[in-house]
Amino acid sequence: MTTLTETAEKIKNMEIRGAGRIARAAANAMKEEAMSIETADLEEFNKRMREAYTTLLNTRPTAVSLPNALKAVMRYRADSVEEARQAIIANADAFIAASENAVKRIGEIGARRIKDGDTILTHCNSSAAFHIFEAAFKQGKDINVVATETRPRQQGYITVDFLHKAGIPATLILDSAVRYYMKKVDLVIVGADAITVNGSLINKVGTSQVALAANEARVSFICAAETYKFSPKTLFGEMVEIEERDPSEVLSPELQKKWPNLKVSNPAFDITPHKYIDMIITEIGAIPPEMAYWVIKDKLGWELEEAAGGI
Ligand code: RUB
Repeated sequence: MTTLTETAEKIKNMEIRGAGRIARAAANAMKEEAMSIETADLEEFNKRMREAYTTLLNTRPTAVSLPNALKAVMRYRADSVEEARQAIIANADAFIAASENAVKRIGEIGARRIKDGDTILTHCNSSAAFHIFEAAFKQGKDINVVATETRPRQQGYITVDFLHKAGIPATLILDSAVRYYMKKVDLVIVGADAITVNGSLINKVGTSQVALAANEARVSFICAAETYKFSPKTLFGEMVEIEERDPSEVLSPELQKKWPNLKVSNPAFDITPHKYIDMIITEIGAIPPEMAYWVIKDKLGWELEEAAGGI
């Protein structure tokens, strides 16, 4: 059994990465924590769960799937430790199952947008986007997926590895080759770390440049996002925090020493305005970005933002 601190560390150092995987790993860590707490005192149990919640929440700031998953797990009311424990286990299992079903459904819906012979460009590594490629390929469509390398952490290698294992033809390109390559592309499909109330997309840095190049070339830009990637706090005017990662991911410590006055900036995500997004494919259907408000308010519910249950 992995301890909660180990899971938190793995999320921080990106051994566990990608918004969906982060959410499922956090839900599972909360479940294991609930199973391992030895006390008969409900207050003590709730306090320990709140601490676990905070530890996981503070790992990475951008993917809204993380707070949404944690809040879904912590939505319980209980009169005893056993009741609380069982509720947390049930909530975590339900979240993980719903999350796995969501990507499958996104695959089915998204595959309808892909035609035989299409070349699809993707950025970073998104399991939601990959489910679409896989579903289309399994339907017998002849597709080619163009994957960007995705500096500095090369998540594009993970994408081409997925594609290779699934037998899907793939082409790896440099991030800087996106505009040059766009003329050969029929469709762009990327994942999401967060969708704001106005339908803008927060995803791996470089996504907004891909969207601009797609817009210029009149190529459709599609985002694949489970509904728990929509950000309730943006309904209340809050901004999504863009994670700034360590400069050593961009420039080696030796070179940083060589140029001591150089500032290295390493934002991990960027914001793609909704006007560049043709459609968001969720498990409840393909929607225009303008419908983000409805997803947050009616599907996720206002209460997601409120302290619920044991929090
Ligand atoms: C990952 C990333 C992915 C989204 C969606 O960034 O930007 O596109 O998280 O992924 P990082 P998924 O590698 O920094 O975590 O569809 O798998 O949830």
